[in-house]
Amino acid sequence: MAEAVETMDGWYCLHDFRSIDWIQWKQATPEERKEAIADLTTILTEFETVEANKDGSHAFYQIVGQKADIMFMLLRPTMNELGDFETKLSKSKIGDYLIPAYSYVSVVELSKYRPYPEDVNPEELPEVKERLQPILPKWEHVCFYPMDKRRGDQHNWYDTDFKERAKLLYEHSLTGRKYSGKVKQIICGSFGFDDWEWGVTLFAHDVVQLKKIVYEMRFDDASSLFAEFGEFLVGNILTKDSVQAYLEI
Ligand code: 76R
Repeated sequence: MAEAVETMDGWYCLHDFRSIDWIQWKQATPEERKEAIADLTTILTEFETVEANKDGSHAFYQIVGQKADIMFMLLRPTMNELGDFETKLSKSKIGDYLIPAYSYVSVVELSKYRPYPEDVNPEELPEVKERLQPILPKWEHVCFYPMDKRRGDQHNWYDTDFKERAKLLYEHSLTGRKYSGKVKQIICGSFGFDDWEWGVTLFAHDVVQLKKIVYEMRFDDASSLFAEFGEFLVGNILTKDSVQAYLEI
């Protein structure tokens, strides 16, 4: 039996993808649309307050392609707060025009493949805390996809020796580091929470860097031998100030 790795788990994470019901939206009165936009603006302002108090973080993007129109990504200390957000959105006026498209529930995760000295509790280290409770970058582009590690007859991650997995992930991290400053990754574990094992969120200033990192990583043994991927969603940032122009008819 291969040894499991211990994980450090941080803020809970909801990726909430919605399609806009454009027909209903266009049929609404200017007053109804104004109220709905005001509700959305209030929600985004509340996000900012939570983030300023370091009680969570958020990202808000327009999704390109027909899988969804917008994505809310929310990080919160408890799963309950994620549920509360969904309910609040459904009850809000903007909620009347938002059709659920896809969602993903997970928790920010770091694995302990690298040993820490025995007298150190890594979860207390500021640099680890910062990564478990990250303030999400407000970069121009986002990419989200869920993934599994393979459990095949030939290549089975969960039957691979701990040291070998640590080596494969170290090599993987070297590819990742080449994108320092260009791509920021948030890895969330979703064992027991959702249909895949991890949710990967990547942020980039230049959208083509998302393609480049995902392509280059396909050649890392950690991915080429062991990774299975779900659907990819990609998008462009929406700010509180751009919401009006985005929704205006
Ligand atoms: O946590 C660390 O920074 C240490 C090194 C590291 C680990 C342990 C690391 C670095 N990753 C780790 C674990 Mn990663 N990562 C992905 C994807 O598309 C693909 O092929 C895979 C999706 C990307 C793009 C990415 C980026 N990583 C993991 C794990 C958990 C495995 C487990 O625990 O069993 C997954 C699923 C995963 C997937 N990774 C990095 C990056 C980048 C950019 C880095 C470098 C970070 C830096 O040094 O700044």
